[in-house]
Amino acid sequence: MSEEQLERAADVLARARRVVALSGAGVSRESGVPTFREAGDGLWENYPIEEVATPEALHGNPRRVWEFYEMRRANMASVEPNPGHYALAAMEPLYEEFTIATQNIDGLHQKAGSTDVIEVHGSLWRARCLSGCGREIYPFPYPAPAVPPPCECGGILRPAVVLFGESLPHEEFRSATIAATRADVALSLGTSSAVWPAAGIPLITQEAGGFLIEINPEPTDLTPRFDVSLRGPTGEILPDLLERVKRRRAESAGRDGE
Ligand code: BJW
Ligand code: ZN
Repeated sequence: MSEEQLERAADVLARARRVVALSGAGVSRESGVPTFREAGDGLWENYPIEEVATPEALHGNPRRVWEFYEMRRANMASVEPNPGHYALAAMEPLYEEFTIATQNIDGLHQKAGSTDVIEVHGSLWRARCLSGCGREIYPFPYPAPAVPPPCECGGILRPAVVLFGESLPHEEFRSATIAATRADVALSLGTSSAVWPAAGIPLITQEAGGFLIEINPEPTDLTPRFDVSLRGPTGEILPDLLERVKRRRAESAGRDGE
């Protein structure tokens, strides 16, 4: 990755007041959480989408869908945030607004200390009634009492995550859209930018005149749209960017004080 691109990103981030970050599975990769679409160990290679991640699967075979999410919840019990999550948490106080719209359902941004986190694809730690009584349980403890777990209304619970073909939670998507509209800079972090409408969140910032930075070891569907693309793992690049931004801020504070 070029030093010039890193410096350009650091310059823009040092001058920004409001930032929105869209995060994806790649951000948790260095914590040991598998991604969805990577060759070799991507989740969808071993768990076909139509069997575990659609409303049809949930209604047709809720046990199978729950087994998939219980497996993910079991893995998460031993997982910790990585330097990428911690760098994002450390960036938050440097800005007037620093909002993370995350597609991840693992809760690792919050665990690292970020406080302005919008979970646009739901959470592994939330369950809600599939039978429509409106009950929601948070935190939903691991392991589930049964698979599928019963709801008090006599129906069953479902994981509160967004499956293919389902709408994103209205309030969360609205908040993410507002944050993206207000941001001077959007960061797209560890996501293939293949799943919509979440992938479009940084583009909202661009349409409003903001600057787009992508961090990913690989090019993505939206790479041509970004102003700067930094090639590498978020666990290495985000801590480096944080240091560069802090140095610039300290230098300009020094100049202002002269
Ligand atoms: C690293 C790294 C390191 C590795 N550091 N990086 C417009 C166009 C086309 C289709 C659609 C459209 N609008 C809607 C659709 C349909 C559909 C969709 O997008 N389909 C596409 C796949 C074609 N979207 C939907 O169905 C959405 N709902 C919706 O639109 O409702 C309205 C509607 C209804 C009906 C019809 C039309 C509209 C809902 C999408 C829900 C997605 N749900 C999932 C699973 C639930 C949560 C869970 O189980 O975890 O969400 S799917 C899965 O993909 C998960 C993720 O959040 C999401 C995104 O994946 P992500 O995070 O990008 O992971 P990967 O694996 O794809 O990429 C990892 C990246 O990390 C890679 O790029 C690596 O290089 C990188 N990486 N190591 C940094 N160390
Ligand atoms: Zn119920």
